[in-house]
Amino acid sequence: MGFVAGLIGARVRRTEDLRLLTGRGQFVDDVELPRMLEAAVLRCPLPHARITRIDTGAAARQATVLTGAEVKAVVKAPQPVIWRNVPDMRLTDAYPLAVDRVRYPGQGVAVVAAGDRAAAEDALELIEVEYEELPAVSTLEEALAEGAPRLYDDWPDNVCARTTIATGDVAAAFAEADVVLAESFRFARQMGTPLETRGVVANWDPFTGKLDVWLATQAPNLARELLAEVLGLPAAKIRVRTPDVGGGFGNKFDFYGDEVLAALLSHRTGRPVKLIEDRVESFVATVHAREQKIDVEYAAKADGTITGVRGTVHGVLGAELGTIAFGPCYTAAACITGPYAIPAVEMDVVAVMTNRTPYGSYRGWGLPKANFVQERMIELLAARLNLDAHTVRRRNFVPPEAFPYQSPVFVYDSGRYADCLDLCLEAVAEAGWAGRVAEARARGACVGIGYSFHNEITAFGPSRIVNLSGLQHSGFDEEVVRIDATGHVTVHTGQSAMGQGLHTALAQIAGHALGVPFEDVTVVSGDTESCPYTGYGTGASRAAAVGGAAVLTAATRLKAKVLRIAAHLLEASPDDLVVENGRIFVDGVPHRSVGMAEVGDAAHRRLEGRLPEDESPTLQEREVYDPVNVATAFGCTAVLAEADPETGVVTLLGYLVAHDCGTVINPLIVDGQLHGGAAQAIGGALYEELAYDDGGRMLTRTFRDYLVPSATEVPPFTLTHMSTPADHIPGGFKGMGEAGVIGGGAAIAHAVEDALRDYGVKITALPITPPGLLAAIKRGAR
Ligand code: MCN
Repeated sequence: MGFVAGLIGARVRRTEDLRLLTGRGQFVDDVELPRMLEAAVLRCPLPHARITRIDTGAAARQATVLTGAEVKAVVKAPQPVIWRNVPDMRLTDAYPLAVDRVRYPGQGVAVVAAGDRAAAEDALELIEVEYEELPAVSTLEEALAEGAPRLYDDWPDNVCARTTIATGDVAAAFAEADVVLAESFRFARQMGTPLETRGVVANWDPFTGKLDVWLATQAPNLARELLAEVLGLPAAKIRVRTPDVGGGFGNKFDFYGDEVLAALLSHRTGRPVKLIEDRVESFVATVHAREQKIDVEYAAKADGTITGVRGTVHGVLGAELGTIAFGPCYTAAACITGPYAIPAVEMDVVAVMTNRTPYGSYRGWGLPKANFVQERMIELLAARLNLDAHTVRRRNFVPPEAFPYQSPVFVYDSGRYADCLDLCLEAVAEAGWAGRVAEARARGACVGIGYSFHNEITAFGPSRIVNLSGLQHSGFDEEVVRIDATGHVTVHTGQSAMGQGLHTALAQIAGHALGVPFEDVTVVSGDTESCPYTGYGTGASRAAAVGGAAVLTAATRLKAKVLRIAAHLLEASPDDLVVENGRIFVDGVPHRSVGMAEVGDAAHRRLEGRLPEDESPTLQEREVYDPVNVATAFGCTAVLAEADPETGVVTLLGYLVAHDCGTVINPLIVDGQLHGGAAQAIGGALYEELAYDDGGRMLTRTFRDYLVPSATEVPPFTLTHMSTPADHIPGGFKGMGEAGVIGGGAAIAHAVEDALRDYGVKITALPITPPGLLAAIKRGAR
């Protein structure tokens, strides 16, 4: 291939793919160690119960068994994130297994390790547990009802946190409004469903006291530190390696008790222990997400200018706080204004515990919900004021000259929102969707077009702000770029690859900065012992921007040293040198050149007389980059959909995104990221729901119950791009890994409403299932 000039921005094929697509990936479950045992967890199906008796005697005769009480006796509970702006937040002790009380269906009560998984599952059947069932609260309404059963006896109710995000004069905005519009929105419980479920292998060496962990995680450093805290070990005694991760989607960012259980079982047995979640378990044991109720009121002028928003985000959390749970609820409120300059905001956040699986991260955090609310409200407001919705959008967009713009919480760095809307509308016109709608309607079909506009908080940082919010992460990233004695470049990154093309992107940046071919760069990630430290882990769409900026800076510095050594070898001035395709030439004198291998050799092996006297040996640069601000990417989504008023079935016919993530590193990957995110948005908008029965037991067990969209439900995508670089980030990169998932719900809802415009349908909840849509049609007819 051999690109050099312009590696940043090149449509390079992902280096990861050949290996992964030919089945050569090495996932946690592929880790095989001598004498390894396999573990399985006994789970309670009841939503709420006291454990009155647990007898592990029979099981212990053929396997190693640990109960919740035994685990509690030897570990500390991992501490959830304490949000500093919610000082009176109530915390829960989330031990790896239930100790004396089960608080959600599927919670583990015991774990066993045996020769293999089948033997472990057989041993589970020998454990006798007796429960006293307790009344449960499975829904928000049940949890908030007067006199509701409480999850935690020493709490006065089931609310774990309340806070308010406020800015501007809200009372005045509402008092002076020409129109006030109120609406309530519901989001079902959903989750990220990576193909690879969670998994861990732990090997606690009894002689060295060292704990080796292989873990499918997006945050190996954080996992190592939390394991150290929980197990009471120095972090230096723990090594976390992440082999290939078969999708993370946020839920592998969170810390889980399974890591602790595998470590304890390994300690107990003196043998390596593997614990892999199966799919049925995954639906109860991996964090859930999305479930929220958001009530808002909008104050507006008759011309469509929105002057105020107020309301409440109810986060419907699960039974324990987890390491992250409050974040997505807070973010939904913090980002409620999205791309719009709304001067007065007052959003309450109320986080409520229920007898359901703990809540955690899923691609987009609070942004898909905030976007659904703001874009639905734009459409409803436009209808009320008899204005075109795009006119209302344009009237309220943060204008280009207002950046940097202080929104209620985040400072947006840059944006050209109206241009992006234009780009989307031009693409829709070019695609001929209006003609398709007219043609479909002429034959009696209900086809419509929907839009949404979103912005995305990416490149999350700086550390000061991340720490102030109370997260136990910081916002910096450390990257190391090396050239070895043979001239090959290696980037050591603390970021995690989970399918998003990280290795390809960082190799492009390093190759671009150094002037070497793409093939001459290797990226190494996923080992706390040999890779640098990243303050956050990989989430919040920050690896390309923050990690990429660090690689760019380190590689640029390294190139200067390469040029100094090459200048010495060529007896020229560094200023007269150019680098092309991994060779350094005296400009205009093509026969006077040296290759990277000769420079590498001069810096590592045959230094004498070849390495300038004032240069240190080796070729390595390390950069720690802490961004001064987040970077705001943005996009406009348009959807062409058909809705069948007889069956309530929605079919997507077209899906178009106009997008801006600043400097694009790899357009091929950016498109792929948008495709994948959009597929998840489609699942969230139309199909996916974690279901419980009236007694609070989990009904979802397989992909037959939890419908993720397959290739037949995903329409053809059309993507178009513009670029507004982040000028505070070296390289100008903005993140976009969550972009595709944010705007889809609102655009699909609007397309369905438009398709069913004769039926007066109003959509305020996701997913839009056939029964739900038929009910909305019935309501519209009244
Ligand atoms: N990219 C680019 N130019 C930019 C920005 C990004 O070319 N200006 C490309 C790069 O190849 C980069 C990728 O897009 O590797 C994603 O970049 P970024 O937005 O920085 O996202 P992260 O690398 O931080 O990845 C995390 C993000 C999140 S938060 C989730 S969740 C997510 C996602 O990305 N999970 C994924 N994308 C995923 N993709 C796959 N296949 N699997 C997951 O689990």
